[in-house]
Amino acid sequence: KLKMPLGEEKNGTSDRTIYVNNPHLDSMTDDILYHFNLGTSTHDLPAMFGDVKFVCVGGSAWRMKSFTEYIAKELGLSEPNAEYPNICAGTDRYAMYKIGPVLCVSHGMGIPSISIMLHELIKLLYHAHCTDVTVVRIGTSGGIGLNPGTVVVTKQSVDSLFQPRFEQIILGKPVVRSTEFDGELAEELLQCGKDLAEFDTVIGNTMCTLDFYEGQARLDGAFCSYTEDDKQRYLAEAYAAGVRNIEMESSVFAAMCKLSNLRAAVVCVTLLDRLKGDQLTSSHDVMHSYQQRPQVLVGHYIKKKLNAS
Ligand code: R2B
Ligand code: URA
Repeated sequence: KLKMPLGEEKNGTSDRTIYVNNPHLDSMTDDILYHFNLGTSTHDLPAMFGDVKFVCVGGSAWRMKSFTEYIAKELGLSEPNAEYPNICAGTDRYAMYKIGPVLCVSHGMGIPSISIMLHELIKLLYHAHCTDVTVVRIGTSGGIGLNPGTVVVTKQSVDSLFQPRFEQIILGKPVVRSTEFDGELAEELLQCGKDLAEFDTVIGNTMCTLDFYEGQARLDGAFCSYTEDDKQRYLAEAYAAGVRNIEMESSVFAAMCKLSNLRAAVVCVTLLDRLKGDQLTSSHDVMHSYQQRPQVLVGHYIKKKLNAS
């Protein structure tokens, strides 16, 4: 019953089914997606999600709701006074909204949080028999040498040694997975930024860290054992390795989407230039408008794709 991945994708574009790679799922009569408060015996997942073609994920539940409202308007699917119920209302771990073929899910902060969400999201899409799904993370980040408000489309997600890999400990042993993204999708998203011409959009590597403070060479955490010079040296090395922004989820997101044959991309706005500081000092309004940029870019992309199909 289950479709196993055959290593590399077959023939590029033709095979766009979603892979799970777990023989144990076969023998389960029911699958409970605990952190979504959904399950295969309590919910008709194919009826609820079978038409999903785009999944947008982002850290905050509030932002994903506002993205849903924005997409509804953009796609001409909004009705006066329409409310978009949180599909995961039975839990406060993650929030999920759906409008037409677009599913929006929050993932919290950091690799462990997004990884739990992705296990359940991938199974959800698999149980719902979805095909040809594109997943985009829209988020925030710290920029390196870019004007705040610049949108970065990720070319490669790299670790804190600037390597394109994600290491996970399984049964006490390190397992390394590739963090390669779909190059064509990244180029298309970059083009959307250029089409819009409302803000700067660049393509570059994204460094994914395990921490916001020491993990990102900040000088303003509760602890810091290095100097400003040390910080600048490290960020300069990152820049030389092609890193243009830093965030906390892209590596496991890339790895898990690749394993499940999902076309994936990361589009993050930079909230500050880390070469110039560590604290987020911009006003609420400025931050809010920056955070809408990835939404506008991805909204444009989805519209373009739906109009073309
Ligand atoms: C970007 O912003 C969050 C930290 O403020 C984190 O989730 C990330 O990747
Ligand atoms: N998110 C991060 O992970 N780092 C930043 O500097 C800003 C947002």
